Amino acid sequence: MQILNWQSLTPQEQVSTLERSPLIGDNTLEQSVAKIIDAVVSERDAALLNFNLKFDGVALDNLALSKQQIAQACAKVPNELKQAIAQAKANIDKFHRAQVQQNIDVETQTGIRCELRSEPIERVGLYIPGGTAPLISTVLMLAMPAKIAGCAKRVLVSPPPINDAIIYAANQCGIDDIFQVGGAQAIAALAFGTETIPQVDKIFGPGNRFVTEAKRAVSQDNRCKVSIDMPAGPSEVLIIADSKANPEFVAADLLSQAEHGTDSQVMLVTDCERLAEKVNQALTSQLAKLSRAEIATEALKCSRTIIVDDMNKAATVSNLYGPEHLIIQTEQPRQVLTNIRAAGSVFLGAYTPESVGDYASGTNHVLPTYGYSKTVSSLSLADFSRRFTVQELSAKGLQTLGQSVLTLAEAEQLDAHKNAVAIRLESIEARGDSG
Ligand code: HSO
Ligand code: ZN
Repeated sequence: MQILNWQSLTPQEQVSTLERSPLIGDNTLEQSVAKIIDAVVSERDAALLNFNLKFDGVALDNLALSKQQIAQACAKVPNELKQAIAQAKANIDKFHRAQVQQNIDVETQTGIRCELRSEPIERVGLYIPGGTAPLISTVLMLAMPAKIAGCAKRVLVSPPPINDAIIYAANQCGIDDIFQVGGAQAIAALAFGTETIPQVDKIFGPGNRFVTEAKRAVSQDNRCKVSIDMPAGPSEVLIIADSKANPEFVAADLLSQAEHGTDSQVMLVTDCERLAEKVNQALTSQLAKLSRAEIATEALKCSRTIIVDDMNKAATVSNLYGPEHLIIQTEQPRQVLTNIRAAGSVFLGAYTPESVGDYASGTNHVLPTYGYSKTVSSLSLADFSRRFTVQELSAKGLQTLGQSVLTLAEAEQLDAHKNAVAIRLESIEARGDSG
């Protein structure tokens, strides 16, 4: 990886060092996705079956997996994998169950009661990408919070043929509705509904640029009212390491993220030049043994090592970047953590590789990328529910608050607002009762 010295860069160079590669979104992508969405809106299941043939080369009679197909797939999953899924699921369950929020019920003034309540989103669609890596863990990361939050309808879509372990994981999380369709067409189907696929209220999950564009498009389409989880970009990690860090560990973590895709970005920020050099050596030797070496090598081309003066500066650089994953491999990782302001998920110490959070520690691996960690939170239970407020005033409460509302309504020149209060205050006074 290219090694740069932060202090010797001009302010402009510092900015460009932390830049992500531009997202490949263009008119052609938008147009082809719009065409796919329109085809699904008008031809529904027939369009989905055609796209399956065209894009995935799979001819199907039925988009839905039958109970029998699900049982057959589950039976093929090796026991060792089933046990690993069970451990990951138990931890994800525990961490997300702990996120259940208590409703809030507050008397802001005597006779003025305000509540904050939460309700599950009724119908959710979970997208699991196909491609070179079957993301079994993503099923757990989406389906467990959806279940715990109490979403009544939980629908999973994934391109055919769906990997057996994905079907097993979905089944373990209580998902019965599994549909064999992927890409932009799957997102359109969830947004608008078809004869087979139910329409949902919110769509979750990662995907390629067609899926990402389709999610963006349907979330802004007036013909349906669907929300999406978060804006998506290529996966990334930033590692803060000091002279005490193990260069082999650091290199392994950088590569674990680099193998996701050629557009993944990995960054190392350290105050130790010697470590940076050792990490580069370790990268070369570890890369040679990786099955996805080609992908990782490509990703490393747009990745960098930044040398800083000390750990405070390391935190500053990390905050400017706002990484999806932040690994802190230093002598005092919690001390560095106190200076961290923006990161999707943080991994502390030598024994916490990103892989544990990707799969099984319990935290969610659906995280804000592309610098969005400055404003967007990692996926949590709250994303599967909506909050709403309730208020109730007694006559006494309205008398306490009335004059302020009258004054504000008058200042806004909204007579009808004013009248809605005045008419009641008069009635209370006439009754001589302010109970
Ligand atoms: N690092 C990925 C999640 C993942 N890794 C799934 C392996 N499987 C994005 O956070
Ligand atoms: Zn990963």
